[in-house]
Amino acid sequence: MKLQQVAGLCLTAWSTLASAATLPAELVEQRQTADGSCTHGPYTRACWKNGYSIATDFDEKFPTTGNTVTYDLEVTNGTCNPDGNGDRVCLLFNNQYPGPVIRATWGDNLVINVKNSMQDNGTSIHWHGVRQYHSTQSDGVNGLTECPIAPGDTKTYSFQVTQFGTSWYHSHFSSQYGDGVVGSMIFDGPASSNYDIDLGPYVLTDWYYPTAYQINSLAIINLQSQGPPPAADTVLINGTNKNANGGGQYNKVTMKKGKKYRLRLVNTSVDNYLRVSLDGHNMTVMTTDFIPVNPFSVQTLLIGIGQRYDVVIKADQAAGNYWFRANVATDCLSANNFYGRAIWSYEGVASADPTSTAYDEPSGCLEPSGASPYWVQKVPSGTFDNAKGDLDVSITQAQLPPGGDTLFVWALGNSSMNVEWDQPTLQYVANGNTSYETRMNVHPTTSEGSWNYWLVQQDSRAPPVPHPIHLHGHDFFVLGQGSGTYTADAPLNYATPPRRDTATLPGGGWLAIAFPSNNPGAWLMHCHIAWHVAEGLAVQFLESPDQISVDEGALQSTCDNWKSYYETAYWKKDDSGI
Ligand SMILES: *[C@@H]1O[C@H](CO)[C@@H](O)[C@H](O)[C@H]1NC(C)=O
Ligand SMILES: *[C@@H]1O[C@H](CO)[C@@H](O)[C@H](O)[C@H]1NC(C)=O
Ligand SMILES: *[C@@H]1O[C@H](CO)[C@@H](O)[C@H](O)[C@H]1NC(C)=O
Ligand SMILES: *[C@@H]1O[C@H](CO)[C@@H](O)[C@H](O)[C@H]1NC(C)=O
Ligand SMILES: *[C@@H]1O[C@H](CO)[C@@H](O)[C@H](O)[C@H]1NC(C)=O
Ligand SMILES: *[C@@H]1O[C@H](CO)[C@@H](O)[C@H](O)[C@H]1NC(C)=O
Ligand SMILES: *[C@@H]1O[C@H](CO)[C@@H](O)[C@H](O)[C@H]1NC(C)=O
Ligand SMILES: [Cu+2]
Repeated sequence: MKLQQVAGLCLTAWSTLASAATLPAELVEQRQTADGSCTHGPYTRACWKNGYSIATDFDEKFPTTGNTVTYDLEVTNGTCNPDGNGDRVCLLFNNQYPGPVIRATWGDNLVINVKNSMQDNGTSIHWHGVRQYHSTQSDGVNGLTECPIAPGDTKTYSFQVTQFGTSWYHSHFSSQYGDGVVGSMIFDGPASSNYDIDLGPYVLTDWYYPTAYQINSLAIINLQSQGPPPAADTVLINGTNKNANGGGQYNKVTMKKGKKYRLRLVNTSVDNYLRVSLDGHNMTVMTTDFIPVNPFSVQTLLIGIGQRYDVVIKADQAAGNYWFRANVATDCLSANNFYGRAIWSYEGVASADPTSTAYDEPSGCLEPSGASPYWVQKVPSGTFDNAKGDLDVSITQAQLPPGGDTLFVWALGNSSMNVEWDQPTLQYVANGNTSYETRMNVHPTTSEGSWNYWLVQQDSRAPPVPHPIHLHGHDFFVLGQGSGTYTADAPLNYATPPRRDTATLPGGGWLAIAFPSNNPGAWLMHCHIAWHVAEGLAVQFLESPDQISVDEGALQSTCDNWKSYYETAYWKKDDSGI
């Protein structure tokens, strides 16, 4: 069984601490008094309306518009040929790649009807980065929040848009999203930088000519001999590129001199970190994931899987054609056979292959250091500081530090996640059954209003590959990242920690994060490398199960249809299921 082969190879130790400290009231106060009554516009992007603005921390407060925006998505089994290399089997939303852009406004309700029209796979659709405030059942993780949607069945996902910015949605059924089951989302709201024109999402991804199911099997075979997964064949920019033989099409963008453009970079890769740049032009970063930051200027930007950056590009160079580049980041041990390119041209210039010069690519595999959070929020330091000297990340049993808080340490290789699709965690919650199986990797959180601290340590026996760690249902604060084994004297940032929903665990190193319990649900935390999560690199937090309300009728109906399909299904589950 694949998961057993993984144990011992992908060993990662996770420690967690729990604390009862809450957000200081004066900090909440400070953010709320900054809310303006000004009106949103090209020169006042920080404003919104009715007392909401860029200063509003959407975990504390969000508008309710009363509007409902509805989308119908059908997952189909078709073909695609995004770079002219030839048709391959693709699993698609509404027969297009990437899927349709879902757009709603801060405070709206989104209702999305997903129909599974594939003949041979289940599916479940996750809305990446969406908080799912009191709507865990719409989080779309089969085995946790639902059974997979059977062929022919439809499930309705419904949630309020409590955040604003850019994200994406994708299948969470094994490695299915690598075959095309992805799309982007825009939630309109305020922004920390002004711009004239919104260019919309720019979906960047690694791309393979064989299907994701084939690559996933190869990745698992290679892992047994400690070898890397197969290299990607190319990089697609907004769903297109030319191939190595010159066929296919570049994505093209036209700029008008003097205008400022907002570009929403979304990394939907399955395995590769990408470094992007527009020759000759700086990018002003204003949002990381859904979180506004104080604008800062970069020439190149490294984007991990699942991460997003909203940037503003000013058309301030000589009129001409410029390459937009998306290269795999070799410092992140990412590899591919070809690179991503698009052509950005000034209005009035005939489009032609540019002769522009690339920026030098910096080394390293960490998020940009210039990001300082727009909402400064302190994380209480006491619990972690008091216990960190005693944290032993090299062992696998639960430990109880002095002081009564809980501290768990275990090696993931001992308890890789392996979901049972037809026994989702929410079914346990509905039944009041607390006999979770080890393979579910269930971890309770602290009570509402208190904090959770996690130290994720990569075991020295595992290959030193960076892992983009993604949490559902919450953003987390990044207290620190480092190489090698965590030691108690490593500096942690409690005063101005960056806040995101996806952050890099450096290869062979550690990542320390904190998040407050403020949203009851069953929340997955996992590595966003599709092959790694398929190999079980995941845990789930079960937050305040007594406060989760489950719509048992809806849960049951999806599960009944799934069970009757699966009895006679040709393909069976052969990985972690997520
Ligand atoms: C897609 O179609 C191909 C051939 O038509 C079939 O072999 C494959 O199982 C299908 N995949 C899914 C997920 O339905
Ligand atoms: C999903 O369909 C693909 C073929 O398109 C197949 O290779 C894979 O095994 C299927 N997985 C499951 C669990 O149905
Ligand atoms: C990328 O494609 C989407 C449609 O799929 C479009 O809305 C968006 O504007 C495109 N982005 C750019 C920068 O061209
Ligand atoms: C996307 O993320 C992957 C893995 O985290 C990374 O290798 C790749 O460079 C990222 N792509 C971009 C455009 O940054
Ligand atoms: C462009 O960004 C670099 C840092 O990446 C900075 O040194 C330079 O001043 C910026 N240029 C402009 C015009 O903002
Ligand atoms: C966990 O891993 C350790 C070291 O690899 C091993 O000694 C122990 O038996 C494992 N425990 C379980 C429950 O598999
Ligand atoms: C709890 O769930 C486990 C695993 O599905 C099952 O074996 C057990 O019978 C359940 N217990 C109750 C009381 O429902
Ligand atoms: Cu990983």
